This record gives sequence, C-alpha cells and structure tokens, in this order.
Amino acid sequence: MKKTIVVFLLVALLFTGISCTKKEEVTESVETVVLRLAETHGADYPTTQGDYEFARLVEERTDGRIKIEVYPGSQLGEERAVIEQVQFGAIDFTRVSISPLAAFAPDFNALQMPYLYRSPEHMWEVLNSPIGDEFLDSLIPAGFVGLSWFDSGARSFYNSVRPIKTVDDLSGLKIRVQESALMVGLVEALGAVATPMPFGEVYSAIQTGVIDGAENNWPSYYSTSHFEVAGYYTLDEHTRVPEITIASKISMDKLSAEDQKIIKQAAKDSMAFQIKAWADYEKVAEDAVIANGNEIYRLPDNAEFQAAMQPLYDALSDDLQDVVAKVRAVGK
Ligand code: GTR
Repeated sequence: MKKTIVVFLLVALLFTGISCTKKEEVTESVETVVLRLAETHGADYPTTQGDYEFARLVEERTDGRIKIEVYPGSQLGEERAVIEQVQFGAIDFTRVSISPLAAFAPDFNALQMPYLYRSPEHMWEVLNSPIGDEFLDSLIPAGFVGLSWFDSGARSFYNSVRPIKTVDDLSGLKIRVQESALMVGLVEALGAVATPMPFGEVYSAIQTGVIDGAENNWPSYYSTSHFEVAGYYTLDEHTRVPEITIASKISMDKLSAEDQKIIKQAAKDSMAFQIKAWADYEKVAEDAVIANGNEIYRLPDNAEFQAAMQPLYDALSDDLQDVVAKVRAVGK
C-alpha cells in the first residue's frame, strides 16, 4: 500500500514538473517579441555601441518582453535598401545617416546643408530643440517613426591623388557620395565628379581607381580602412550630418501604446551613451590615421568652400529656406 502511494506521488510530481515547464515555455513564447535593428557599421563603431545601449534599455524596461537584435556590418543590406525594408516592415529598426533618408523624406536635406551649424554644440542645440522633435515626428507619412539622433562629427574630403587645399584642387576628381541628391549637388558645386555608391563598395572602388576619393568623418575614414588607400585628408568639414534611429511604423503599430512609449524613451536615453562613445572613438581614429603617416590638411578658413556651395542654398524651396533660417536662429 505504502509503495503504491509513493509511486503515485512520484508520478504526480513528475507530471506537475512537466506541466510547469510547458506552461513557462508557452508563456514565454507568447510574450517575447524579437525585433531586428540594421546597422551598417561594425560592432565596435560608436553608432553600433549606441544601438546596443538602446536595445539593452528596451529589454531592461520591458522585463525582457521586447528584445532588439542588432545586426551590425550591413548584414541586412546597405543603407538605402535597409530604409526601404524598414518602410514596408521587413526590418523593424535601423540607424542611418540622414543623407540617404532624405530620399524618402526630402525635408531632411535642410538639416544636412553645408556649413549650416556654427559648431557641434549648435547642432545639438537644434536637434534637442522642438525643431529636432518636429523632424522626428515628420517621418510618419513616409512610414517611419523617428526615434533619436546620434553624433557623426563632421564630414571632409579624402582622396588618393593629391592634397586638397583649394576648391580648384577638387576639380575633376571622382568623389563617391552617399545615395543622396544633395550630396551629388554639393560635390558638383565644387567642380568634382560625384559618384553615388553604397558605403561597402567604396574601399575597393578607391583601391582599383574607379573613384579617386570620398568624404566622411574621422571614425568612418578609419574604421573602413579608406585611410589606407586614400592618403590625403582635408579637414574642410563641409557638413555635419546627424545620424538617426528610425522604426518601421508597421512594426510600431503592432505594439501597445505603453511599449511604444518605452521604445521612444529608451532611444532618447541611448543618445548620451552614443555621444560619449563617439567622442572617444573620434580621438582613437584621428590618432591612428596620423600615426599611419597620412597627409592631413586643415583649411585655415572655410570661406572659399562655403561660397562655392551657396547655389545649394539658393536652390532650396521657400519652406526649406525657412527651416534653415530657424536652425540658424537657434542659440543666437
Ligand atoms: C557614415 C555613416 C553611415 C553611412 C556612411 C556613408 O558616416 O555613419 O551611416 O551613411 O557614412 O558614407 O555611406
């Protein structure tokens, strides 16, 4: 009799155990949402570090219910193609430069005009002002939810042919630009030949002489090894192009209002982390390029370059000229 009871209890325990595990599994698979974020840079690049921080905050604040998997190194595609996929909900998030995004939301060109910001501080004052939030919100009709801004320093020209000290030195050089009409216009205004091309193709295009150079900030010049094949870097700092994290509106609409709020706040809260990571990496990149013996030239002033780019401002619509005026008035 005792034996029967013991066996009965053991069997009962076993079943309770099994049913508990099953229940947990079921609950977990119902509640955990896994979303994907596409990033063009490698894992240790500061924007990717900012992405990881964003993902960490979302996971922490949703008690693990929402996991954002970051795919660095263009695993999910080059920027333009990724933005398209975000637009139709195949990818949930991406961190991109606003240059290619402007093809989907042309007003963003106003935020990447040459020599628009007086300083890095001025750019941050603008992005943290209602202007920044209006731009983030303006993406809804294009199918995106704008979440946050990341730092990207200033972009300057580099090439494999000659040092650039004047606008004339750029004449006839084939310069790669992002897939952005504004950037094509900018390079053409300086008398060079603009070649739009995905980021991942630039290294071999310079190496094989398909193009003479490109333009980017210290971190990208370094992390892509472009500095190895294009030794002349001129710090003309023609643009400050903010990075942006966007969500697919289709993906966001599937989440509760509360979760959407958590995601938006987490994105904003990841900015400080990225800005610090940016400053650190910018220094590492600059030191490494200088140690490599590259020929760095800093323009004594930007007047000549700035004047050559005035036609880009003249070509802006009245609405965008108004935005530019508002941006310039910030902090004055
Ligand atoms: C980098 C930016 C990338 C990408 C790249 C490019 O500075 O972080 O998102 O836009 O420039 O030139 O394609």
